[in-house]
Amino acid sequence: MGTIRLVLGDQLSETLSALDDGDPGSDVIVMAEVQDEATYVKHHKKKIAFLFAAMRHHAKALEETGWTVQYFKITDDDGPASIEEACKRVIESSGFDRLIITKPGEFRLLSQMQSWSETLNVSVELREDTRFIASLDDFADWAKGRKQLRMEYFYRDMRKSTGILVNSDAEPEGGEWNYDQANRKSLPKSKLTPERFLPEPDATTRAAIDDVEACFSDHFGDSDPFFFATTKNGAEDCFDHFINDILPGFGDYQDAMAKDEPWMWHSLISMYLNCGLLDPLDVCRRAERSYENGKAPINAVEGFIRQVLGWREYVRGLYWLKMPDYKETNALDADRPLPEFYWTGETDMMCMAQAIGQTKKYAYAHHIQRLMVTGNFALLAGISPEEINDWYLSVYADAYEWVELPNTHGMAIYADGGVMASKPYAASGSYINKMSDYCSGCSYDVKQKMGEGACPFNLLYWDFIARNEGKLRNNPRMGLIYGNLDKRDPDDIAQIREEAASFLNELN
Ligand code: FAD
Ligand code: DLZ
Ligand code: SF4
Repeated sequence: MGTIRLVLGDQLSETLSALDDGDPGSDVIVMAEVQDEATYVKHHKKKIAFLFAAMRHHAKALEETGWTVQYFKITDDDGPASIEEACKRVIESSGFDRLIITKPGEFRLLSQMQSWSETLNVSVELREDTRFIASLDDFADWAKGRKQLRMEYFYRDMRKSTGILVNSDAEPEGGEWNYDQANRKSLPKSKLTPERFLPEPDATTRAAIDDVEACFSDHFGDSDPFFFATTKNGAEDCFDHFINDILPGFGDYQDAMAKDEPWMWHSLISMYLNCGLLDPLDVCRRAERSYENGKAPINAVEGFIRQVLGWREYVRGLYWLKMPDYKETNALDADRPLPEFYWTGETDMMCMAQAIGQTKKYAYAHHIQRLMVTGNFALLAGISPEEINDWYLSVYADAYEWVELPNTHGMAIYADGGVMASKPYAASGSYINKMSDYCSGCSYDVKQKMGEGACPFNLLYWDFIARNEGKLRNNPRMGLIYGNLDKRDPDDIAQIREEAASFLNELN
């Protein structure tokens, strides 16, 4: 008797543990576009269209290699509402009694699947997802006995274990493990950003976009312009373009932001890596080759590899090590509802309008926009972790909880109380002014610390520091900041806090 093998929307890799040892002649693969996955948070329209198009292409590629794929489209009459229901239907139609699954990327779905052998009355085998560079056991071994789980030390171990950017004396290429200090230039006015190669949708992708417009018209975001590749070859072309034309400049301006410049020198590959169209070890090796061939400098190549080999693997390990309790933490007792402008982009704050406007149009914003603009605002304003986590999970084409949650809950809003970051990434308007040209076109004045027209980030920053004094003053990395607070005139701080309160009240 054959076996049923499930392939989820973010499991579109050429090799997947659920398909190992499969027999294309007798087994059936299930793939399903379903309401439950598209709406457990109301995902951006472009994200759903991207996944549905990539799933349709992948199903066709699997069929071309001889597999039988039972594919459910979102527009099918009486289609299944959930992945479980799709599996149930294939179990009933095939009569097979064995279901093999690669573990999903979200705790929510894994806990549902753990009861499927009972609810579906078949044998269910959940296999590890082997599409990462470190296994979850590797991460747990690394974390064991450590007081602090800092990414930098994990990353160095990953460099050593893979040999990436490590020379024959086991020393880091270029002499340093980390070139972060050389990744922080702001963009000079005279510097032009590179032209981007952005693919056009083919007929399959266009049909998926139309289906999503028809079924999820009330979801956030614009379907057009659609510029994601939806096949493995297409994603490879995009990555080739990055390696050849963009990577050499990646290092210098990694933390920079500029008006109407959504891409800068970023790679735009997270959506492909996270659904399986690109392989993380392969992209690191190809970046390393650019350094070896003298085509890209060390600060660019190390900076890129640190993101994929370091941060991406680290957040995944942390998520599975700490869930489910991780999500429930709220170290700073933040409880403010998410302001409406996160959905509309309509705000006088130029930096927020830019980051949210791009998110709405592209289902993409680069890291510093996510961390230091929308994330920083949420941290300073004390937005409820649940609401801001759900926002990040729904609005980006690359968002799955294993990667979104540690970045938002841990890195951006410090709700985990320091598991991930040694101190909150709180910043006033001067950081945004230093790293971008946003402030020059803003109705607020970034130089003004209080009073009419003062930049809200300036008000909220000191309000945040004063409000959380009981929780943060003893953090050794916050000593300088609390020293500065102590030097400020208490009347000024009281006025700033009053102005911050009235700004926040108006948001609601
Ligand atoms: P580049 O800047 O070119 O970086 C190269 C690659 O490195 C990325 O494609 C990505 O795979 C990896 N990477 C970089 N930074 C991180 C990081 N901090 N964590 C994990 N991987 C990283 N990334 C997601 O993939 N999905 C998310 O849902 C997500 N949510 C985020 C939420 C917040 C609040 C923050 C601060 C960051 C989030 N990130 C997320 C990380 C990062 O912002 C994106 O990976 C990056 O912006 C994707 O764009 P890019 O491919 O152009 O990346
Ligand atoms: C994100 C997503 C969406 C929008 N739709 C589907 C879908 O219809 N079918 C599917 O198999 N997967 C989808 N996904 C991806 C899943 O939500 C993802 O596999 C889990 O969240 C685990 O990472
Ligand atoms: Fe943002 Fe303040 Fe600058 Fe305006 S002045 S863009 S609100 S940092």
